[in-house]
Amino acid sequence: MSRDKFYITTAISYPNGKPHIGHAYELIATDALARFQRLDGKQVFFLTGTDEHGIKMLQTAKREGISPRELADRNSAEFKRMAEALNASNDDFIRTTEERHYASSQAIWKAMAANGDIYKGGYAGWYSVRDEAYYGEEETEVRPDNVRYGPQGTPVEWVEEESYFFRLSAYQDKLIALYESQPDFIGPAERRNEVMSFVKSGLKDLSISRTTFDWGVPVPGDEKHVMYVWVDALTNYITGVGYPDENADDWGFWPADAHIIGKDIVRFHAVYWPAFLMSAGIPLPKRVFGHGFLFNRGEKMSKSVGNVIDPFTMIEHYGLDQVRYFFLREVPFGQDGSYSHEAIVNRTNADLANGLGNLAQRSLSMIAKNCGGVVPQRGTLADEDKAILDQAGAVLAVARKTMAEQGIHLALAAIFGVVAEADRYFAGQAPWALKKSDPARMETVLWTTAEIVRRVALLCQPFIPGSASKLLDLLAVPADSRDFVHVADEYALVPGVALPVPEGVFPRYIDQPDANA
Ligand code: ME8
Repeated sequence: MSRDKFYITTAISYPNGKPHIGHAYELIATDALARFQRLDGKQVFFLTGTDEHGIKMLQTAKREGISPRELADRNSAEFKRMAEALNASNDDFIRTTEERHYASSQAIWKAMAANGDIYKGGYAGWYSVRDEAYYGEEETEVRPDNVRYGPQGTPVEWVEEESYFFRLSAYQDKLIALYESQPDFIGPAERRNEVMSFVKSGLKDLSISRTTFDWGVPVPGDEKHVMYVWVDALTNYITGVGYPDENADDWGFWPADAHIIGKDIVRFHAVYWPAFLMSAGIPLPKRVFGHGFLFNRGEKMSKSVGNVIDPFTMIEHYGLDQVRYFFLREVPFGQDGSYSHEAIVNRTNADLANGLGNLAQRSLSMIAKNCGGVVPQRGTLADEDKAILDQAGAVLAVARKTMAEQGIHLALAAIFGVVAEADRYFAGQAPWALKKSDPARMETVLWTTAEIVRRVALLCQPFIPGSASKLLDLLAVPADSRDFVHVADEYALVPGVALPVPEGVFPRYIDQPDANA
């Protein structure tokens, strides 16, 4: 039987600098969503990559005295390295300078042109290189420094040149009908409201080519023009699954189930992209989700501002799964979040080291010492045992529902709610006291606790894959018994199965005393 397909993407990042923690955040979150569906039995395609054209790339390369291609090669490699360092499970990594992507971008352009939606004209208006975006004058303002800024707070410049236009104005009603008939098309709700009011305020045709530089995909039939970077950038999502070859193996993944992007680029994904696709006669993605921005103790970071936190350093310092867990649990997905050393240490020590780690370590070391290093006897389950086991089983349904709506933090809150409950259970049952008085009951309590750890570890795999896998190894759970179907009682730990020597999975972070103090 063929499995349901699930296609999820991140934005593709501009490799005009090294990856920063905002990029890492988006990749970690999308990875958790992708892994979740894979473990839940879907056939998943997860795409990420780099967006290598545009004036921003060209200007940075010029400043550094290298070609835009060299700049793209150098930094795209860093983004790939980051994906590996984050243990991202992406199925492909697309670069928009690849041959396949030129073919795809030119094909969608031709399809839009064939539909009568592209015409030649002259553009005169405001452009932000930092956002690679055109803005209406009413969206800009001149600040006291005498510089004109766009709605995202980046400087805009006046552009006047011959340009091809996309008939975006013809799609206003169709877009509004889309948002109304598919209320889930844009999430979260604030983003949907912003897009609705932008579209309702009136759409102008969009300038989609440039002639003053040649770093881009050539416009088919008029090579003096290169495509506006966002036309080719958005097209990556279909290139990645084989467009324009509708017989490609992966084309069955289209339409995408979710584009995960930051809130600053929702307009491109929820307005321009569906309009391009409608024009080209290609089905629309099911959902566009705009996550929030990360701030370092509340301060905005970006490559251009220079306040960049290196994800590699962060992983090295706190540990990969600690970083993954922190961002996914601490920041309500869809809202802005801030991070600091204290917040990372407090959250990961409390939930991972003292929570799940401690529960696993205490129960497994008691089993090693008192039960001959094998899974203890299950015995007859008391009501308390059944209650906590049921809770651990029921959390899968909660996680399914919340993850389907990108409520990553809610899924984790539910899973770690079970850990807290299991902690109380373990303390209340006090198996160490049962050792002499009722060894059979001690075994049942230890079995129940280990089984809870098994269920929780299975559910933790999308979020903290490395550590969850170590926990499952400590419980001797075979590699082919780790999908979500195995959360069920029929796959529970089998008494008598030999367990490896237990070891800690989540080291406690201890602040090093200041060497200069
Ligand atoms: O926008 N916190 O590329 P990009 C959270 N190439 N997310 C952040 C962030 C932060 N501080 N800073 C950036 C682009 N992001 C385009 C996308 S898609 C067809 C083309 C997010 O490198 C940002 O919102 O500026 C975006 O989703 C992604 O990182 C890449 O940003």
